[in-house]
Amino acid sequence: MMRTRAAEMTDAHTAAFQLPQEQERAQALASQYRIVYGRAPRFVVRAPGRVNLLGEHTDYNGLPVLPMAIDRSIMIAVGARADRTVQLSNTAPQFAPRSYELSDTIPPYAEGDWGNYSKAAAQCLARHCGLEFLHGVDCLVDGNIPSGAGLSSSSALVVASALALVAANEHTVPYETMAELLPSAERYVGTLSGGMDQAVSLLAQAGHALRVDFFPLRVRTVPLLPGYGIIVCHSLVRAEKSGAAKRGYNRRVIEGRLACRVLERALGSSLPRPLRTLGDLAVLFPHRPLLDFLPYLEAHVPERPLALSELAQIIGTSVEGLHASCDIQPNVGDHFTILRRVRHVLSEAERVNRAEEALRAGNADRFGYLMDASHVSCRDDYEISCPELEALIQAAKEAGAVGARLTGAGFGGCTVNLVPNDGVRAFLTRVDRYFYAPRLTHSERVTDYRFCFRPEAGAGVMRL
Ligand code: NG1
Repeated sequence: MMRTRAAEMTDAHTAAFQLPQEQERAQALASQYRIVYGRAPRFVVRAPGRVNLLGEHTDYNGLPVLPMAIDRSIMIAVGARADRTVQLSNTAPQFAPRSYELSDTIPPYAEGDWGNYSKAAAQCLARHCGLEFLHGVDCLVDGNIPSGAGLSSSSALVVASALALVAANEHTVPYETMAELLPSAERYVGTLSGGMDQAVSLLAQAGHALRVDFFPLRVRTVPLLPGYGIIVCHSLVRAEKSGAAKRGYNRRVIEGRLACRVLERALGSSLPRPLRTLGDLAVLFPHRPLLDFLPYLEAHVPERPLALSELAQIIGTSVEGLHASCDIQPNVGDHFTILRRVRHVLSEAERVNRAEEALRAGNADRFGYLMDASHVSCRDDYEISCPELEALIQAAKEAGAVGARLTGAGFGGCTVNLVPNDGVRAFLTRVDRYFYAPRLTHSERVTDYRFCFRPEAGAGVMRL
């Protein structure tokens, strides 16, 4: 089904709270809010995490993704204040209370501080709505999405923070507008984020995956395979967006931009205008398969990583020129891999198209094959896997997964597996025995590390 109308943020938008456990959580959060702030909250908002079924690292390259929302979420109970102060408390004691003033230039906390995700949303909305239209808020935050798992806990916190601020101020911002705005908010925390996480957290529909296209944002629901479960397994390697994983992620964003410069050079006058993203190839040449463009790159760049000076020479510009045209961040390294990254991105986009067809046709074997191929491409060409993810994928295949791949940014985090419903129990038993049992301590519960997810509804606001 095409979703053509922007969903308005109204208190009727409560599909997000249909799950009984989420309703109970919301009520408990509202009670706790009264204890923390001495008054009742006006709203509870909820923004889910997501698992990406296919289309990894395509979003910031302007190419499609195929995620689904999960039943893990960030909830915020919120009430308006008369001044411009934002107060944050968290039900998890490791996240200490925070307080800051709304502004269109909010100074960040130290890198990695949880309050920065709220500030990211607040600064973005102050710029969008106008500071004069925003009051401060008192928030109590509760999250149950494992962090550093590639399940989008950080974006869910940004989305929930934005919804809380908008709801408490009684504003109406269409969800699709939010989905367009909030990826840029994540730049506040230093990630050159694509738009997948915010789009699916805001726009997902229960029972469906969501195909998302970018620039401009478009979404359409895609049915999942009856008779098959989606099982997500944590590799036990946390890939926190504040550390090395962030640098690895940002470097790949820059590699996509550099690839555009090489392609402009390689395609010459057959290109009607410069490329904003690799996805522009699909816009400018709608009838050509994306992989047709690889030979142009192959003729200009080798497989190995290249120094900026080498790239500048190939492109016919200066290192300074590349810094300016690709907005190269500090700390992303001084060598860049172009050909292999583009091979992944273009082939992954084709896989998303094929995967959508396979889902619509109910063809599980084809979908599983595409998941496996995506993983190989993520591992070999995008180089975002790690030994623990590899061990987990191997265990999953041996345990009967029809398809298994890393999901999210990579560098650790989770795998996503397609498993026939009647094989789920055997799958879990084998993965527990061969992957988790040797790695978990006695006090750790395996159920905290692997999950059977159903596709759930996107974000919502509940007026109390
Ligand atoms: P996770 O796995 O949640 O860090 C990141 C990006 C997505 C997308 C995927 C890779 C952020 C907030 N999210 O997701 O936009 O690029 O990696 O497909 O940066």
